[in-house]
Amino acid sequence: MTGRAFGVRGIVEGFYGTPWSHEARLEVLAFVAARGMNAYAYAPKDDAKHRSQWREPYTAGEMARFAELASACAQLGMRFGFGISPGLDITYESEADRRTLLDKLEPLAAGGVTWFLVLVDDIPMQPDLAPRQADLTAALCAALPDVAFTVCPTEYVGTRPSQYLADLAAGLPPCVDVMWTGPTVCSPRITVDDAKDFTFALGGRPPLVWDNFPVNDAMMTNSLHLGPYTGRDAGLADIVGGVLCNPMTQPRASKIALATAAAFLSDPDNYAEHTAWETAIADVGGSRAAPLRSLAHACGDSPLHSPADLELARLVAEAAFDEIETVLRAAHELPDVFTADGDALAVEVAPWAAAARTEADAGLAALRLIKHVRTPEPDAERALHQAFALLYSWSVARTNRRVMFGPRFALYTPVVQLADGRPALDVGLAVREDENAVDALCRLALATYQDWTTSNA
Ligand code: LTM
Repeated sequence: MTGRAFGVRGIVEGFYGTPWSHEARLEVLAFVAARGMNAYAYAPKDDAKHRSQWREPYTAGEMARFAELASACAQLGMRFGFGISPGLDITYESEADRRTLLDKLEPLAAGGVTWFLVLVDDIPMQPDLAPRQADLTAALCAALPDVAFTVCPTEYVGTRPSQYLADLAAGLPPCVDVMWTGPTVCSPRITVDDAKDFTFALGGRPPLVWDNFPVNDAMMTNSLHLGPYTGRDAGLADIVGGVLCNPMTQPRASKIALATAAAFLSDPDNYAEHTAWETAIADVGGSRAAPLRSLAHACGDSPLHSPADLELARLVAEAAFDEIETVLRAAHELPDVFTADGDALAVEVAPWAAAARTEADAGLAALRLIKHVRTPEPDAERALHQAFALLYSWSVARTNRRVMFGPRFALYTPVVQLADGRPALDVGLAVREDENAVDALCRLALATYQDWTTSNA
């Protein structure tokens, strides 16, 4: 670390879907701590005792695992935060509910947890919600004075002031951090001006960024987000309290993006995205770095990355047929390396590796047709067979549910703010259609064939 760095640099395990296993958590934490991250917050939406059944106490075994996690974080030089999401059904003023909440938090504090996160995201908005949430948090701070508190508000996207944010900021003790996901939920860009605007909306309180990358939950489960951390101004280090990245449901595959985020957050002024990405792939892949690189480059699109920037998409746009063939031949081998009965990383990515082969089959069929039709004297019957083979393999590839080489149809949840602070959906960011590079190659092959048949008709 040379110049400035973000104060808090870490992970919020805050996705929908199966929470990471205890072992996976410990493995990922050791990996990111070695690369400069210093914070981990436990907040998996589908741990029922974290959210939908927050009143249920953890068992002795579960408490022992939290203690182990807290102690592992301490040894790694990381803050450990425990998140709780009572907002679906809590009565904020109820003494009974407040007592139940403290019954949940006090044993953790006694066991050494020094950071709690009160997460009231993704609940219905109600009138006067902010003062009630602020009052509850203030009561928790008073009851647990040695513990730090962070709140994820119900309005956590956007850059404009609102009554909700003003009320929340006015009611929360100054020491409580407030989370923010940027201009939208999975923000393609977060600038210094965005952060200044949100800080202003919070009455001058610097936000803690809940960065929804590389998360792939909810409508994004067909995608792996294996691209590098991108689109955040280095100057945010001076404005925000820090950044917590929300990872994918696949812990080992998340390491690629998390390693690049760690590199940025530790030294944003010298972050070289591409180099950090290649280093991360080499570190995570080890002896399988080359195939992991193929996979990562095929799964490098995300809400932060345009599919048009994928390696194969660029090569197809340039009609660089030899390079395309190299990429597709490597993709074809992926299911032999990342098998469903392999190690933890292989199991996580096996469905995408399997999809890579059918995509590669279609792409290679397209290449064969293009190359043959471009020979000085193409054989009509051979070209016809190749065109049929292409149609068949393309139809198989198009049944892939997993996104490889760019989406055919992908949905995101880009909630934004209207001018008056109310929420709305940015339809332009919500849908990505027809951005698959293999489709583009197949269309190019069929068009090339058709041109040739027309000129010979
Ligand atoms: O981002 C926040 C604060 N809440 C949820 C996350 O739990 C979820 O993982 C992401 C991505 O789907 N979106 C959210 O709104």
